[in-house]
Amino acid sequence: MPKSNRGPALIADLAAIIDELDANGRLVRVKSRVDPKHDLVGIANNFHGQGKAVLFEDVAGHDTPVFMGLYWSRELLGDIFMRDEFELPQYISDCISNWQARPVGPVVVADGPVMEVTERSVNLGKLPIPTHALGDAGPYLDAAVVLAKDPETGVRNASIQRFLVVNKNTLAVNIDAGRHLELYLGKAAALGQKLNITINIGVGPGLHFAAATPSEAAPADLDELGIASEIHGAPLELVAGTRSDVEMVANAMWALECEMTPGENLPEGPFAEVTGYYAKCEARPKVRVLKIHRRKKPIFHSILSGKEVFNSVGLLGEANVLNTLRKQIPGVKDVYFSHGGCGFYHCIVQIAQVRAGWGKQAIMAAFAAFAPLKMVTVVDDDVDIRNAEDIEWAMATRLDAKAGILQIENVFGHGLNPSFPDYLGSKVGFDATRPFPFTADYDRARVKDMTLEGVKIEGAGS
Ligand SMILES: Cc1cc2nc3c(=O)[nH]c(=O)nc-3n(C[C@H](O)[C@H](O)[C@H](O)COP(=O)(O)O)c2cc1C
Ligand SMILES: [Mn+2]
Repeated sequence: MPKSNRGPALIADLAAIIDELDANGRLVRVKSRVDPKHDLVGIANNFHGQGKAVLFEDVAGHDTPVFMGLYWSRELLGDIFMRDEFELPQYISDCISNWQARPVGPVVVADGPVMEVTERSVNLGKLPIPTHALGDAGPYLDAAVVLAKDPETGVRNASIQRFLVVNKNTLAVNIDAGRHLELYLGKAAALGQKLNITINIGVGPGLHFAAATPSEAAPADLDELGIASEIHGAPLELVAGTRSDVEMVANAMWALECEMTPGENLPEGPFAEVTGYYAKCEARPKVRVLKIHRRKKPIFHSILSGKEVFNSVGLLGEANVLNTLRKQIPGVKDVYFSHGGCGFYHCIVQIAQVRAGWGKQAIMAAFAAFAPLKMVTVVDDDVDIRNAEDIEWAMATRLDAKAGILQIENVFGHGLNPSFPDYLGSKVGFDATRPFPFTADYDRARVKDMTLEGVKIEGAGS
């Protein structure tokens, strides 16, 4: 993709991104009429992980298109950010550090595209919300950014949660333990108040990443919307709420103004989660939609469970672990959350050892920097951390199975991981680095680097 002069307007605006992808041959347009129940995701799944996103132009029963695939390829994401895909965690990590040092908050502007139309009545059935997996409870919002305000301090929060559509004006939301939205709901309950939120559908990756920044990097007393400002290079624009003091994202495709009454729950789930398993149906918070605003010509944005989430939660997790390890562990070169580890359960750390024992320190620091991690594997800098075979080679030849495995029992992890029932389970770290100081026994055999330029060959290729 040619490196055009892309500024905040592009990264902050999903419509501009879709146009850019199209102009650069990275958009597949599905022209046939497609049923949003199961069929749409089934078709999208054919393109899962490839370097093109998909626009469904004719969604049965709707006159608005559905867009998927923005996050399922790091190559595509790298293009959007005009960076090599391997530089993305470092880039995001730098943005978060800059924001921590010099936060640029969002601004509230008088008007924005999301206010072009205000629906006269609330009817979620008018949105082309797909039903994803065969066992899902119904249509889900799975890529919308939730804004809320701390009922005590007024600090704004941004996060992404999945919402089941229950009826035309009701949703049920899954809020994992420890999320700031859970904290706010608890505070509202203690004050005997309702909690207002806005659900912003169809936003750019700057805001998506800001909302997905883990609490280890964006604690509850900070407004993480500043991370979007940092990524955009300009303050994120909000518009004032009409039903509460919670703002909406000015250039979202849709914004839903909603309220939650603490203690009011509805059955939510099953939903095919990032883990590759269904999240179980349980009573979870009910959300009443009070008002729907939208662009005149909105495009609905959804993401596919799997690589799309690995590359959003995972990328942000990687950025934070990299940031922490760089400060704490001498010699850390790179970090990767493997896709086999669901993008956030297995962290591979690459280290240029400077002293014995830092491999195990890296394991402990990585666990502390990102609570959902279940496994950490540390390898030397001659191992390709994005290549599962290479990592296995390091484990098979360098791991000391007696001294190099660290086990921690009964520790908080990710509730969606079935090996962490009720968020509790065991974690494991593998120090697959060479013994330090190095000896020739562990020197990797190498052949000379040669290109085929000027070499006469026959019979190569297919
Ligand atoms: C696509 C996507 C879907 C997510 N779904 C949920 C969800 O359903 N429930 C949840 O609690 N967190 C979910 N998350 C993770 C949170 O959005 C993320 O951890 C965020 O940092 C939480 O914000 P907080 O630290 O302000 O609580 C999701 C993240 C992404 C990127
Ligand atoms: Mn937060």
